[in-house]
Parts: sequence; structure tokens; C-alpha cells
Amino acid sequence: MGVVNVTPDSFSDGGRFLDADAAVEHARGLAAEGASILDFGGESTRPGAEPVDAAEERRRVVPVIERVAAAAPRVLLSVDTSKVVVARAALDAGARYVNDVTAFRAEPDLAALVAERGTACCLMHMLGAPRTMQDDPRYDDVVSEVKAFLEARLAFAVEEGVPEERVMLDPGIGFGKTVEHNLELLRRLGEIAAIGRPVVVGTSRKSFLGRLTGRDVGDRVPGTIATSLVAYLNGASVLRVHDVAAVLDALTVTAATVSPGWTRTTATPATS
Ligand code: HH2
Repeated sequence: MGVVNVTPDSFSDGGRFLDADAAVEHARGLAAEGASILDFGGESTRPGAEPVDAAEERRRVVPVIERVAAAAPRVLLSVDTSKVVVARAALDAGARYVNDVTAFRAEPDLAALVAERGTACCLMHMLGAPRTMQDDPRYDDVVSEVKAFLEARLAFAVEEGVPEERVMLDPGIGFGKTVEHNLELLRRLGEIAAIGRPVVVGTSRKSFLGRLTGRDVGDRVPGTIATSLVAYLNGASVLRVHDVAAVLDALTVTAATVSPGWTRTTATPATS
């Protein structure tokens, strides 16, 4: 899954793709690098980020999704939003996947929209809200608490009519977690995968990589690769990254080594 942030303030690429032409060009580039899914976001969720109103978020992402849907019809387009009006407009424009970092908590009606449209979705764990989530996050056991949360949100989605086969789950690396919480989630990712749904993991360029390596955000590709491969080896099905070509090369070699016969494909992944 390649990331396209159409925002002025995203933590690693804020402002670079706010212009629609630049965002479309970037999305096409990530598709050419081999992304199977492209995830379009119009609101930063970085620690401390200010919320964006729905009209502005829609104005940022919808025209870009519409143009990319026409230009790259083989790629699954995802909208990274928690808002019903943004998701509805994005689905009308050609998106087929809703990535909600609040797991249908911000706007529970989003579940009904996903059910009605028959799209796939990703439900992510976050402790608190972006503005405050990194203020001393605490867990007794981060993995079992994240797992219980994801099971509960999956049950909610199913109650609202979303078929279980259309739901992916994400432990929310960096969303209300210390460095050690993130590492423990990656180390014990198999416990999240045991829920039985595909697991999405996004470590890309995140601050815990900077804390471990001392590197600035632009120099965290090696850390992104290392953590993405750990996630893959521990059961992740989707890796959400900014640097598609680099991660896909590393993944190709790792997968070919551990799974003889594995071949690289850029086909749209099945969601069941
Ligand atoms: N991380 C970010 C945003 N959305 N969605 C899922 N499912 N998993 C993640 O780990 C995840 C996510 C944060 O990264 P980014 O989009 O690059 O930054 P920003 O939120 O500042 O736009």
C-alpha cells in the first residue's frame, strides 16, 4: 500500500503533494513502482495534528482519486478518512477501500456506508486522539489490549452489516504507543494475525525509527524496510509505506527466500 498524503502538514511529506497535479503524478509513480493499493489522505494524523473539516478534506482528496482512478484502473484506491461525507465522495470518485484510523469510532455510520457499498476496509487501533495520543501512553499488555480492541471493532463492523471477509485490521504503529510498545507489537504480530483477518502494518518513516537510529524523517528508509520485513515475517498481509520500490524489492527477496515459489505480483490483492 503506497501512501499519498494530499495535506500541508503530514509528518514526512506534508506540502509536497497538496497540489492535485503533484499528487496524481506521485500516485502514478507509486503504482508504477508496484503498489497494489494506493491510500489517499487529506488529514494528517501525526501526533499533535489539528483536525481538518470535512469540506476541506473532501476538496483535497476527491479530485485526485477521480483522476487516478481513470489513470491507474488496476490499482485498488483507498481513502484514509474517518468521515462519512469524505468516504462517500471518495467512493463515488472511484475508491474501493476505506482506511479508518478510528475504526468506526469517530463516525460509527461509516460502517453502514462501507456495508452498503460493499467495499473493503481497514480498522486501526489508536489510543486517544492524534492531538494527545503520545502523552504518556500506558498499557498493562499492549498486544492483548490492541487485540481485544480490534476484535471488538471487527464485531461492531459485522453487526453493522460489513462482511467479515472485507475487513482488515491494523495495530496502529505509532498511534498512542512508545518505542517499546511499537517493537512489542511487531515482535508479537502473530497474535494479532491470529484473529483471522489480514493485518495491515504502517511503520513507514515513523518517529520510533528516528528514536532507534537517530535519523531524520527522510533517512528512515532502512528502518522502514527492517520493520516492514519483520511485520511480513510475523504475518502482515499489507505494508503501508511511502517508499514502495525500496520496500517491495526487500519484500520480494525475503518472500522468495522464506517461501520457495513465491512470485512478485502487482495484481490487486483479494480482500477475502
Ligand atoms: N499511519 C498514518 C496514517 N494512516 N493508516 C493505517 N491503516 N495504518 C497506519 O499506520 C497509518 C494510517 C500516519 O502516516 P502518514 O499518513 O504518512 O502521516 P500523516 O498522518 O501525518 O499524514
